[in-house]
Amino acid sequence: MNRRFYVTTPIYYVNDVPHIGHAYTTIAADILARYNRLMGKQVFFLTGTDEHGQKVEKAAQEKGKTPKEHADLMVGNFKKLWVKLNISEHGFIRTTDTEHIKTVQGLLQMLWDRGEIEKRSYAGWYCTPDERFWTEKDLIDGKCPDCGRPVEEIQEENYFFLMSKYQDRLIKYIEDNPSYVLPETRRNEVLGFLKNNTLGDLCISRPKQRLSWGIPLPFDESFVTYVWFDALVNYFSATRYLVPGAEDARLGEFWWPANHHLIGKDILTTHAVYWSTMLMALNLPLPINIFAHGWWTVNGKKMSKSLRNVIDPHDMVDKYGVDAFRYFLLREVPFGLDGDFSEQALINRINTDLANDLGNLLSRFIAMAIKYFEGKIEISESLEEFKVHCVKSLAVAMDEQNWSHLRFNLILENIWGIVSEANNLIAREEPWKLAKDNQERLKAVMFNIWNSLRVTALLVYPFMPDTAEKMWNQLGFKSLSDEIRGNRTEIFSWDWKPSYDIKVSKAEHLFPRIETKEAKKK
Ligand code: ME8
Repeated sequence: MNRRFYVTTPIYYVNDVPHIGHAYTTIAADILARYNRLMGKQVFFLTGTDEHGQKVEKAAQEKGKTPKEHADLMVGNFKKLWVKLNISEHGFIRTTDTEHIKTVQGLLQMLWDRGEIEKRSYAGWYCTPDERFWTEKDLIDGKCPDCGRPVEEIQEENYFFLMSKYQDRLIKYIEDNPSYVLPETRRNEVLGFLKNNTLGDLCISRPKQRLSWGIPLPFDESFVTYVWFDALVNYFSATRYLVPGAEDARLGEFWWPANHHLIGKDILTTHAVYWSTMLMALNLPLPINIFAHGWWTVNGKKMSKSLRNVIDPHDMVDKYGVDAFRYFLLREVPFGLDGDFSEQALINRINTDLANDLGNLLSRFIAMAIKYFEGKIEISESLEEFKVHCVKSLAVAMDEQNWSHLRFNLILENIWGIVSEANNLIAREEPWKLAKDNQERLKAVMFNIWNSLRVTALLVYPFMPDTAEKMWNQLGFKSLSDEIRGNRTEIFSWDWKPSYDIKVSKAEHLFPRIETKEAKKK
């Protein structure tokens, strides 16, 4: 089994402050990073910022700053948010890093030397906000087919990456590797596009007189590199200088290719088509998977500054806590489908799944353990029927295919399967009655609930790390990470038993209910 795991987020533009969409992708990547660390893998988790190009140059101009000054300021917003969202250890790449620039130029030179890049005169329609050329027939009502904004006709000399010659090879690659692009609907979309269109070559330069904020082409200083060519290379260039132990040059090969590029569906073509063909031309392995998740709207509307409906993740964390926010995003909608964000939906999830199902289970259990046994839990045998149900959910929650296909909400549903089995067990067995006349059964029931909470804490950890630690402490363990390090393989098994006496302890409720006017009415 491969012992290393490399996951990336898109590198975000520094033209604006981060919002819930950026938070979403980064939290998902964090969950994968944490889970794979839990499984004992060496993990490299990469995020960062996309700092070149017209958009950033324009945003800087508006603020009266140089693009680099502007980027330096904006980067702080992303870094601050990752701390607030409890994003675990990661590499942070900036496309203005000297090492990244060197790698981009090295790869461009290689492609140029191999005849994979050509200089041509070109006339086309240019969408400035999207920084993309379109042909006449691409336009819809004379406007950009992607964003609907006006385009301008431009004629100039430029450099082209000969992407078109890789069309057939890319189709075959995607057909031969069913999980290369996921989810399946996105894979079909890419295949449909590739089969029904003739792929053009990709303009990878911009004349300096039009745009100066970019990486100069190594073979023609009067041009800078197209921002997407520069940006996509980040995933590879980081393996040269940001990976753990990067001084060792061989580690670049160790870390490449990435296991997952997580992206939003808005940037699927650039990844599935441009990046894949760039790698083919460079004779580099393709990533194992590109996963395009869905789009968040807010109360049914696209987020936009003019509608003043942009959700600031800082506000959500301040109001509802980081774990509830992380849980909601991954539980509410299957990763890959679009979702609608509303505070009411978040409150509903907190009150039902978190406060009612999980929080109450833990606090009732602890209260009973203290009342009946002064907090001591005696190691007992598994109750067979209970075990069968829980083990089924545990297997789904840890299934490799579910993790490699990023089925976060299915995984969470199954973790909650264990939680509800435990709640049902309490309802069925009525420990308060057993306390009067069947101490042996009571001990067994209490141990089994304890065990289900132990497993739940482990499984919940990648999604809600603070909650997992709190549960773990209340259940009588010292440190989740120490415990896992010592027992990695066995500790996830239902039948694992601690080698020391267990004493649970009372603490604050994990998730207090959120009382709203509507909730009160109900
Ligand atoms: O595209 N719902 O950067 P970007 C879900 N720099 N996810 C969303 C979202 C929404 N409403 N809005 C944004 C770029 N995202 C390039 C990427 S990569 C080599 C270069 C997330 O700042 C989602 O991950 O516009 C999307 O792909 C990304 O933010 C776009 O961020």
